[in-house]
Amino acid sequence: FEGIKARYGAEALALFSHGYGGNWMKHLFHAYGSPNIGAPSYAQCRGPRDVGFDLTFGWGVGSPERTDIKNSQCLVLIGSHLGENMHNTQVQEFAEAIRSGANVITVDPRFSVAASKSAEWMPIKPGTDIALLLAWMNVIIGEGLYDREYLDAYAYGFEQLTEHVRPYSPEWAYTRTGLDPDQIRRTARMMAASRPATLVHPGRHVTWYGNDTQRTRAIAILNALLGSWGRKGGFFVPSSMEIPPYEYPGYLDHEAQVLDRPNPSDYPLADQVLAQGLCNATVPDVVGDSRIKGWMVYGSNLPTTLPNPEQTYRAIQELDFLVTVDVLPAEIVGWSDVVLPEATYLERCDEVFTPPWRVPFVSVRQEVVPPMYESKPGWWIARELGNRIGLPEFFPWEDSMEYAKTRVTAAGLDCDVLQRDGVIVGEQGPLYFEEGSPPIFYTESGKIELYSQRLAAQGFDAMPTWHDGEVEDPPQGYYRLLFGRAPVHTFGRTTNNRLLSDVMDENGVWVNRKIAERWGLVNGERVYLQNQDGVRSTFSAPVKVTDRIHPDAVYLVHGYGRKADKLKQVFGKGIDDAELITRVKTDPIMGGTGMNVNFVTFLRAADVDAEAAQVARVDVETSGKRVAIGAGGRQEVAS
Ligand SMILES: Nc1nc2c(c(=O)[nH]1)N[C@H]1C(S)=C(S)[C@@H](COP(=O)(O)OP(=O)(O)OC[C@H]3O[C@@H](n4cnc5c(=O)[nH]c(N)nc54)[C@H](O)[C@@H]3O)O[C@H]1N2
Ligand SMILES: Nc1nc2c(c(=O)[nH]1)N[C@H]1C(S)=C(S)[C@@H](COP(=O)(O)OP(=O)(O)OC[C@H]3O[C@@H](n4cnc5c(=O)[nH]c(N)nc54)[C@H](O)[C@@H]3O)O[C@H]1N2
Ligand SMILES: [Mo]
Repeated sequence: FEGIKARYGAEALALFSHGYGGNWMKHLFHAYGSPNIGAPSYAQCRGPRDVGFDLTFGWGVGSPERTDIKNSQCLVLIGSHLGENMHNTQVQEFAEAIRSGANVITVDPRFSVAASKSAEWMPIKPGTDIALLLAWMNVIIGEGLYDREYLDAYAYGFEQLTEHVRPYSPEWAYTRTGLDPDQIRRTARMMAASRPATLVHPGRHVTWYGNDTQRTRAIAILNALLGSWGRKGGFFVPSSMEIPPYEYPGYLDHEAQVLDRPNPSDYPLADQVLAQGLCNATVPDVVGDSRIKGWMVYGSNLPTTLPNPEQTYRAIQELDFLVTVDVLPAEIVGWSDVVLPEATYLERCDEVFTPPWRVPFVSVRQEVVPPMYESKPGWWIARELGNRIGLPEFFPWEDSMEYAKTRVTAAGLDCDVLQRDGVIVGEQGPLYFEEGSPPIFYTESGKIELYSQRLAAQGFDAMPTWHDGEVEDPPQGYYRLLFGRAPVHTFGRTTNNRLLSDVMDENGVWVNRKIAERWGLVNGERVYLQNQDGVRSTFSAPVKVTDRIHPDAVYLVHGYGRKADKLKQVFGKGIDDAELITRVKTDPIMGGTGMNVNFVTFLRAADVDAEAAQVARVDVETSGKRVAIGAGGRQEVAS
């Protein structure tokens, strides 16, 4: 840390961090003086959604999301595969909504678990959701089904929107989406019938096609037409507990630059650092002169998380120094110079947690059993690093409990209660406009912007617009690679867990029955996937022949095909989606990496393994060796 700061400046050290535990490392970086802190949960996950909603309502949807799922009478899921996506609170509320008789409309090229609970499944052609959203607006405005009073009071640009969506009839949308125009009309009326208790879910992992801010803005606008923002069964107004920050001397006033974009004018509405941008800024021939020389990686397995892993490996080779804080011998760990093994979440105490929610609360995750071996909690790792690089004034606390006590006591709360119960719940404020929550919109116009002045000023479409050809069709013999979650697993974090891998030990390739017939593939037959750039999956997986997927696409659960051989349960099982994602379409508005733009074809494992046994073996050996060098040769374990 000191060497990099002395030689290149603090900004040359970047932090990749995912999850709440990373807050200690972020504090360390602010104290050290580097603003280059990126999280894959932004540009590889929910960034476009937050920007799309912010542009429309002047608010993001937050995390946990302010979605009033349990009170919703009509829930529209656009790809959000709740039930497989086990976003815990949302799934529980989804169950409650179904129990209360809510109509569910699921738009997904795959018959997801959510689709199976739905009144309507709309098997959309992948990549065409903007066309559907515009057609829904066309019907809702054309038939006068919108919330006139709400729009009169709060919205800006209704006339422009009315003109704008006129050409986008359900018949027009049919030619793009493949969806029956009657179904588009029927579902639009269904949504309007339950308004304002209709929730068009904002989605979460939305980095799909590079036009994702515009798609999520279309979702936001549709919600506005239905009057659901700030209304029961739509989006509630959250509140949070005021817990004063810990008093530090103040972060250094450094001159350091954020280095995630070659030109400061790129991605003008990005409001967080782009993780892939930090990776690119490490490779000399991508940015001209590489500026980032060291990485700290906390809780993020970059080779399976950032698109185009070859680029990530190249960046790693350019680094002076890579330190990883992790709990497993994951791929990124094998590539690290130094590994700081963290205690797992039940063995440590994390930072106090006070997100905005229906009821304000403060909670803290506490140690249940002591850490094993040389593993240490994140707060300890950050503090010891801070002390040893001359920043002790930023780490005056004894441990995380003393830290929490200071903050919680300053808020006038009883820390013993927090320690005993794990949570203190505050008083619930008004949740909806009709309960007295003030309708405040932090946009340029102070209103809900159906027409976005900010987008117009930046030269982007002020209203979501369909552009033919914006999303490419699969080439002949290729299928769009889609991916998602399995209920028992959390990313690749748990696929190596012995008990959970008993439940699901590898992924399969979902292939439409007609396509399987065309290829003569039978259920259970093993295939490798090869993408449009000739990149072949390192391992194979069984085909799942099904009517539950659009013929344009195949589907994989993320988190398999692992190459780190110390992950004994999962090593070599199934196919890694990430290694096939060699292309992205970057959202010009905020820099999200659309990753659903890769196409794959099938190679029979029997053919590959028999006829080209030699090639296949070399392939596996080389990638095995890469990992072995990473894991054995460069690794040091901290003591
Ligand atoms: N069990 C489990 N749950 C998790 C996680 C986990 O690792 N494990 N991770 C959490 C995280 S961080 C996130 S961000 C969320 C992600 O979960 P979500 O935000 O719900 O979903 P995505 O991963 O974006 O999308 C996957 C779904 O989108 C569909 N889809 C693909 N392309 C299209 C398209 O063009 N149009 C439409 N309409 N649908 C499409 C796929 O068929 C699939 O059903 O899950 C969270 N929940
Ligand atoms: N190809 C592809 N790429 C994706 C996605 C996808 O579905 N497919 N999903 C995208 C989405 S939605 C997101 S949010 C990101 C997520 O991206 P990541 O956050 O990188 O997710 P994981 O792959 O689960 O990596 C988590 C790493 O943290 C380690 N870990 C687990 N628990 C702890 C802990 O308590 N402490 C520490 N220090 N480490 C821990 C795990 O061992 C693992 O190495 O990826 C994005 N990228
Ligand atoms: Mo995510």
